[in-house]
Amino acid sequence: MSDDRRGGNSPLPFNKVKIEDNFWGPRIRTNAKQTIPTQFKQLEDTGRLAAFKLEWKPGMEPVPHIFWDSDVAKWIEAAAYTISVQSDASIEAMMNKTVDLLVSSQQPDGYINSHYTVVEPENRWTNLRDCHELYCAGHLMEAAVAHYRATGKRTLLDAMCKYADYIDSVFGVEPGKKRGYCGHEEIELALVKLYEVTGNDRYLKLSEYFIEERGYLPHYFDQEAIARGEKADEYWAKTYAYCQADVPVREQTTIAGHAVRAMYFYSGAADLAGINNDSGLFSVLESLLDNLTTKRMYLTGGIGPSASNEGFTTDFDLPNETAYAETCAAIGLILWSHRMLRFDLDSHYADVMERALYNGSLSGISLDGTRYFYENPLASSGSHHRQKWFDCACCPPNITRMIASLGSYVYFYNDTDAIVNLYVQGEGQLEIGGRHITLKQETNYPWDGNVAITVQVDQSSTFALKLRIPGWSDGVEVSLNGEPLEAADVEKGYLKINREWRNGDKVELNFPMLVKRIYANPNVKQDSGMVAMQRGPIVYCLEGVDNSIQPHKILLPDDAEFEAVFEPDLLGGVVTIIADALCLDDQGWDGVLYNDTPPAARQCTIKAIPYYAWDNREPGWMSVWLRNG
Ligand code: FUB
Ligand code: ZN
Repeated sequence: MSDDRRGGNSPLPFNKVKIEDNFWGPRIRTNAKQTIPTQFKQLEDTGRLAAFKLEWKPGMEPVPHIFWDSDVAKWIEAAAYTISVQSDASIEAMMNKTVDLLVSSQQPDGYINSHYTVVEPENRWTNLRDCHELYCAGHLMEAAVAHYRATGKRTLLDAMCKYADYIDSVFGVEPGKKRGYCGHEEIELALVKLYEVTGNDRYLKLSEYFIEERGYLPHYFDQEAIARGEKADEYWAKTYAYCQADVPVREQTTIAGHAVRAMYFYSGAADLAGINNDSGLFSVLESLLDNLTTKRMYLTGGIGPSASNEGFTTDFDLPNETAYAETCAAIGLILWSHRMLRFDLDSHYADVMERALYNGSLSGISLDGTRYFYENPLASSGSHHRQKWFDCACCPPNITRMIASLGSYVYFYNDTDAIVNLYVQGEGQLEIGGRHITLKQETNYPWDGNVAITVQVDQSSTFALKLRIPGWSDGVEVSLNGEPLEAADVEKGYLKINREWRNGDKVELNFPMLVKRIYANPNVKQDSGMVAMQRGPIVYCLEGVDNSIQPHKILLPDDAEFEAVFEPDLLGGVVTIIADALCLDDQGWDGVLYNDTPPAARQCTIKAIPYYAWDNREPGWMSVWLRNG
């Protein structure tokens, strides 16, 4: 394996992180027991697994789709992450069967693709713009790395190295190679993983090539279209900004186009910036992320409002009911912000990551782990519901691999620091300066802001403990071994306690967790005059099942009092928010459509639940934003 050349912070691998809380623990168990097996069945039933047998012949149904391989690959990743933390013979058997099938489909030159190998072999690498070959290859590489790390078996890893070597022989700037790159980014970040696990620079260089080549003129997608006999200016998506290829990455200033593609691309670019210590590239990414989070992101961390391009539109255009906000896009934002945080330990990246994690991505899966949202709107009149699967099934295995790998987001470490990014009860086992250190977290986060961290060391060790102060908190009380800690340093939103730690030293944090009223920038016309509720990292919504008055008739007064109540039997145990509000009365409006006096408002009580948990009970309306009254 390669040395970590990022110089900065390394995520603690999730098999060194124990999650023992009542929030994520049940989700991770459900992921293993329900989600992974039911998704495996979907992969079987829909023909995605059988496609790797390469038995398809013209006229047969179903025809292996161009990106089916990616669904299988993400599922393998989820399975591998799951068994890394908790052995599970049944998942391992499903995973090994899948891996064997996949490897058996490899062509003598290294190529793997269940669509192109049998459906249109003559068209291999002829439409990188639309046809996802390198995207699928990237997901397969990620699966291979996860499988190798989980099992130590090189079967899939060797196959994917062979595939990557072949891809490297086809693409690049050297004479005779194609100067292409994928219309759907993904392979860039995957090659970095392959480089990290093998130490082979070739994969890093190939990733760098794909990242830097994108967007240069003459445009590869134009040339490729002409070679297919099409007109270069007849691109169905109209602009290469759709796939972040209108200009080279270093000239990009605005988050545009397809949201998932953008997130994966900038994740790969952030990896590259970190490894090469490339502050120029990093500052491009910083500005892009800033553009996203200050002008184009939903309160939930959902991104990409428009269904037509599955992506971005214009600044401050954030419609609620028609929000596309694909689950994969919120997951992509987690991937990207996590990489930015690694390079630059600034808690505002962790805030973005946490927002997308607890809200806009987690909403993508039902509490029972068997139904999914592809789109994550912030309002619904009652017709939007989770589905068991989709023809385009990118989101289900994506949220599954995210939940299975949660541990890797919690801690970072480097030669001198142990860093806590997320508060999750359990423990992390770190090596700092050759010393083995366990950090034990006790907390009921995200339901309250009290966190106790106990340091366990064999012998006294000097290191800095860096603890994130979440952006949502208005302050923090800190104590060390029961004594208030008045003069702790804070660097970029991380509290730093540098000392010689003794076994059993305990830091206690208290982030007061109040219900906050949240308002949107006045330029967001869809939220004008509206208010939302957030408590800690959790964004709330109202659902019809708890509230008899429809949301457009509810006004939340400025002085509304909120009561946060933990309800152990509701939605797996959640804090709900009860508030006094005003509800517009339709008494006296029977048969009257317009009147010169406004409707009367009466006192009413409303109940809000965490956004991620909506649509898990009786179907009905939902709204995050309410009228501010
Ligand atoms: O194109 C592959 C995946 O399908 C994308 O990431 C999603 O947005 C969906 O279009
Ligand atoms: Zn998706």
